[in-house]
Amino acid sequence: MSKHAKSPNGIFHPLSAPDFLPLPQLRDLQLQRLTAIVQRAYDRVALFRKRMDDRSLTPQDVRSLDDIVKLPFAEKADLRDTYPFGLFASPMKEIVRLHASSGTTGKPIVVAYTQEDVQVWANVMLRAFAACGLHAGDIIQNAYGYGLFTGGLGAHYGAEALGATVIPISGGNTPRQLMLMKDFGTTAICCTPSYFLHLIDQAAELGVNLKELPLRAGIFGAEPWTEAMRRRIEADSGIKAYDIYGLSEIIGPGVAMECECQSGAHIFEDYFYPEIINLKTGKPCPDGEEGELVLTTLSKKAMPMIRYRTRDITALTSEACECGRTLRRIKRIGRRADDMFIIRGVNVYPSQVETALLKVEGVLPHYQIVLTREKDLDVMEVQVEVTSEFFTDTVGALEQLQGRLSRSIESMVGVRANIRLVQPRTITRSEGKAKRVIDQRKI
Ligand code: DLL
Repeated sequence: MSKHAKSPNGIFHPLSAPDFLPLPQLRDLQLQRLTAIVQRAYDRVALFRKRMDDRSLTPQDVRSLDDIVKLPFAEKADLRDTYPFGLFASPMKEIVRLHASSGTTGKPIVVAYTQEDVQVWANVMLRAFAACGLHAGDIIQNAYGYGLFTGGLGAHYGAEALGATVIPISGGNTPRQLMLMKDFGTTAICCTPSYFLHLIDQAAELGVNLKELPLRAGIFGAEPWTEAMRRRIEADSGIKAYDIYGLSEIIGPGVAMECECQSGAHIFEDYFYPEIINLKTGKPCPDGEEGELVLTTLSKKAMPMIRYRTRDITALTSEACECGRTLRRIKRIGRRADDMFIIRGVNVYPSQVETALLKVEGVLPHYQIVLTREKDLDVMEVQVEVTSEFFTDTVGALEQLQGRLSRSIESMVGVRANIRLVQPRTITRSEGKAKRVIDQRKI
């Protein structure tokens, strides 16, 4: 184990040991688990078996990790088409938990866990917390939503398994969040990055100085955020902001987590096998190249997912990390294949707009993109909050700022945007995932 394996406070959690497995051992474990899960899915999930049969494949055709590319992909539509329980590989009496995430077409997508799956989930979440230096004695305020969303209960079980003290406050009621944070001496908070920005604002309004509190870490995920956003959060609150990634279909939060080096999220590869594929061809991308993340659950009993296309765009790196973990890392997921919008023929991702905005001084990290169509022409309006000092400034200064923002966006994405500067706290805040794009075009 590397000398870096311990967090600076000298604590190493024994259950984090799989993070540091020598690679040959990790690959052996993955292969052993992969062959078992393919067999399970083939035996128990009709859709998977049919797709294998159609390709004249049997589970015995998977003899090495590289053989995974022979297997068919799964995607979100499969969950929708088999709603609610069609992909379950365990009988109902073995399923101890259901979660659901809102689909775009009314019906949610449903995911299931056996007792063992819940334990695996708690284990990866424990390792996620340990990776960013948390341990027993920490007080973790869990402001991810409890309920059908996986964020709340996922983080909760992991924090308890770690031996930390959990405050299961769920999302919302910001003044109360701040009161408990102060009174209970919260040392770490779990929520979406956009909600934490809202907490920062409210703290300022209520005269709470976050920098004077014991709070030292934020475990932020469930939505895309940028490095520029991380810098803002860290500067404004004095905490370290860590990126956590996950999705309901695979387990929930805890698929990947940044360590204290903050240079990409380590995938808990002993449970989730990652691939990056070219979006168009579906062929594997080499290390370091961007593409769509595809994940296979290596141990999931209730609902195994084989080669699930996440639509999340990232790159995988197997470069060694300072922390000593042997787990490969993914680059920050700035975008989803289906987040992209096309404006006057140009592909744009909200994260590009975010990066362009936050380069400019005087801008607050709250924005929304509104798309409309005027006389058959697409119009992109970017509404962004600016500091109140700017509003007391001259009209000329505001116009100059608009110009700077417009140029910054144009050079980043290649299209002009109308900029609407708005007062602080004008843009609707979200307790969970932020809604960045409002598309009012009638197509
Ligand atoms: O958002 C699980 C989660 C909860 C992750 C709490 C992290 C923290 P879903 O609601 O199924 O599950 O949404 C999954 O959210 O495919 C990504 O597009 C996006 N996402 C999640 N984490 C990140 C992240 C939860 N760190 C979808 N960066 C995923 C960027 C993220 N996008």
